[in-house]
Amino acid sequence: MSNRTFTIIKPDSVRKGNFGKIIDRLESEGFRVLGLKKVSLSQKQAESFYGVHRERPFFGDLVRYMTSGPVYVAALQRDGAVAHLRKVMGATDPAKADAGTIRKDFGESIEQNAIHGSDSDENAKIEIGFFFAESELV
Ligand code: FUP
Repeated sequence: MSNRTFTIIKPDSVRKGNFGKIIDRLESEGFRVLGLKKVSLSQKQAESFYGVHRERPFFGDLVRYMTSGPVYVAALQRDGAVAHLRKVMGATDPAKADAGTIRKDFGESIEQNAIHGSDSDENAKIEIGFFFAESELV
């Protein structure tokens, strides 16, 4: 099991000024930030990042939303990183997320759901590699 995962602090969180609060939550959950960048995703980057959802009805809206403003992308480290982030992030739909999860506390809707978290070690590696060179992870 890898000890790394990847997150995106999504446009709704950045717009509402919740970046610091979410990083604080992640640090208090034992995550260390290995790499962090503020970026505006291009249409191509968003389409490629969410490529597995290309055929889904929400894909166009999702890409529009993810390119609607800047995001923070981060590589995180902790024991059991992928599973722990999924746990503290909460269900995709904030309305269905458990109390005390990041999506419950900061998400707006199933689309504007505050953060992304990798769903497997394999995807964490791919997603970190999408934005960071190994030499940028410290
Ligand atoms: P998650 O792993 O919890 O982020 O959820 P998914 O991989 O299933 O979905 C990826 C993103 O697609 C979600 F974060 C938000 C978006 N989405 C929608 O906009 N509508 C849906 O019905 C499902 C997902």
